[in-house]
Amino acid sequence: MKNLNKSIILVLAISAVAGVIAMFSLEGQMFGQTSVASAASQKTFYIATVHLDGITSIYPASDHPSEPYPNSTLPSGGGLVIKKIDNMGGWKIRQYMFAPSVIVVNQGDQVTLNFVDVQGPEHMITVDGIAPEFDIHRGEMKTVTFTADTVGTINFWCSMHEPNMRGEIVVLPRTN
Ligand SMILES: [Cu+2]
Repeated sequence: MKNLNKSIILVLAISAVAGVIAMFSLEGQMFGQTSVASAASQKTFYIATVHLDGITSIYPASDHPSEPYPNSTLPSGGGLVIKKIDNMGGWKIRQYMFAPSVIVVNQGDQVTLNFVDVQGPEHMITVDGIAPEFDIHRGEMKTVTFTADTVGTINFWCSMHEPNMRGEIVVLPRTN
């Protein structure tokens, strides 16, 4: 009999918790969607410095065809680099970039950008009109905070890896 009572109490307790959860999710559906999405809020992003490497060889391998060393000129500035053929016939192309490179916020948002140097020993980063050029070394994180006052785009870039290590913050109008 005691065990039966315990079981009944347990079932009642579970039902009560389930009911509370259901109430909260219903409230979220009724009030959460539009008001939360349009209100100014704190938005935090982590932006990594990364590079893509295309690695190949002038010689064929069992699982890959040979690829001749390219006969073209890439833009200067350090953001796109072709490494010379090594003594095994291998060569590679590297592209530096930010990940992510496009950030979307709403006007009025308090924005925190945490730049983290994951790849590349050093970068020199500017956030246009917000943060003058600062350097960052691998393993470091540097933080830029601002309020997104004006609708439009804010560019950021690395002067060591032009012309392609660039990104933009898109500030959309408030919808309320
Ligand atoms: Cu860079």
